[in-house]
Amino acid sequence: MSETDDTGEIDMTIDTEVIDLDGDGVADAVVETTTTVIDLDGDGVADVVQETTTTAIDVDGDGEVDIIDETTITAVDVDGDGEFSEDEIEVEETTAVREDLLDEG
Ligand SMILES: [Ca+2]
Ligand SMILES: [Ca+2]
Ligand SMILES: [Ca+2]
Ligand SMILES: [Ca+2]
Repeated sequence: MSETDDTGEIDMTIDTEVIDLDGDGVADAVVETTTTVIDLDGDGVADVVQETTTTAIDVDGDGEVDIIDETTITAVDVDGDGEFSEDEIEVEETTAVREDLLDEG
């Protein structure tokens, strides 16, 4: 039916982990990992893998997120050997802290 069947595939998975640091039953940190695997030429071997980990932390325990840390790892198989060597992997990290939390400190 479709002519694009063998030309590429994108696979995305989202994994969410809730962490209760002090064990009071209320979540203190939520870690969400989004993994995107892209097979550009459809040969079954991943050409691009991108993993984004977002960590939301409630420092003072008031139920509102205070710090959001986001790390993105992008691996591109530039030379097409099916492996991601060190120079083909890029890591990017950003941290956002709630503004009024900084004022108090
Ligand atoms: Ca807790
Ligand atoms: Ca491929
Ligand atoms: Ca908070
Ligand atoms: Ca490679």
